[in-house]
Amino acid sequence: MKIEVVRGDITRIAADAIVNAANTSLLGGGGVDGAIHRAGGPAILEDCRKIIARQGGCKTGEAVITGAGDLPAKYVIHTVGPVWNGGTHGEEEKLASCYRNSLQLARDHQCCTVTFPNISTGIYHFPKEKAAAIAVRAVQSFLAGQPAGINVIFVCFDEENYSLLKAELKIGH
Ligand code: AR6
Repeated sequence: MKIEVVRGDITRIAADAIVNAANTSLLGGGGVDGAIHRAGGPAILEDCRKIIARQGGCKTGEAVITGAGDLPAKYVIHTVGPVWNGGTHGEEEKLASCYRNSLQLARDHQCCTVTFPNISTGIYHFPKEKAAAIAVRAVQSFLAGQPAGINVIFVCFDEENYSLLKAELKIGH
């Protein structure tokens, strides 16, 4: 088990599963969601539509899995982060659930390498420092309970998240 942090575009980094910061509709959007659907092509949306037909979307804090189309991955795991709304609406617990539920799906599909964006820290305005602490704690505690190793890579698009994640993981600058 290993946790790494890199700076870059998550659509460019090979993994067994790439996690997407989606919304409850699963129909795509801006930010990393837009980048993943653009780079992966229409097959991802087709798979999302099948899930929508089956269960009507995805609730905040939960996750679903699809194929990865043209991306360098086997799967995309779509999870829905909480919109930051002052912190009194269960946002922290919901964000931790995103990481946990995504890793559960990855494990159930025998994924060894999983990449995560900084869920909720863009359009959903979750404070980045809090989000970094929650992400690291949730991933560490999930991995600690797993006999089979999963490697997690946090792929940070912006410098601030990159520095915060490195600090949380106590990686030298
Ligand atoms: N690779 C890695 N990280 C990225 C990339 C990329 N290509 N592009 C952006 N980020 P956001 P949210 C980072 O807004 O806050 C969508 O419209 C970005 O810098 O993508 O969870 C969905 O459909 C930020 O740190 O997701 C939802 O409606 C992080 O990804 C809504 O946005 C998350 O930013 C979800 O909002």
